[in-house]
Amino acid sequence: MAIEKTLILVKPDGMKRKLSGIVVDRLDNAGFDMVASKIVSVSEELAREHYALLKDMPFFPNLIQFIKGDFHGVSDRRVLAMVYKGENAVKGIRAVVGATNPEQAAPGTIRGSFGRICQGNFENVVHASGNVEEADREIKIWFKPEEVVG
Ligand code: 3AN
Repeated sequence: MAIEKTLILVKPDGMKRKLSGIVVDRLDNAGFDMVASKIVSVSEELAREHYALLKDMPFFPNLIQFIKGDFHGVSDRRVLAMVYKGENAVKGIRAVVGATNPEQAAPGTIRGSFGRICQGNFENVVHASGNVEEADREIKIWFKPEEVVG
């Protein structure tokens, strides 16, 4: 079993709906360890870098606006960025988070419990890295090495 680190974001929809505590609770209860966290006001540059692999998708412009909090009001331009660590953390945390489309996410997953589709946007509360390579890339984008413990 590999010890992995993965990036979790509670996105502006999740912050506005006060779901950050529930997300942390679910991840902690699944047995993973939080090793970094901070509140970030996401810049255009950070948003584009984070979603670089999706730049050709038709929903890319909305995705950028969404993660910046453009749809959630001035006081909700917040993302809670975290790194979690544990055995097979990337896959394990994806299982806790649920499918990308909140209407297809299994009951009991974070997205299945709290996600919704609003005017074509997936309001799916959290982001979790899709694979180990992506996790490494994303953690470096969001955190300095000294901000991650262990
Ligand atoms: P995930 O977040 O599950 O890794 P990605 O990386 O394929 O999924 O997509 C990133 C984000 O893009 C999703 N979290 C979701 O908000 C949005 N997204 C993905 N597919 C669609 C779609 N078909 N329509 C609208 N938004 C989408």
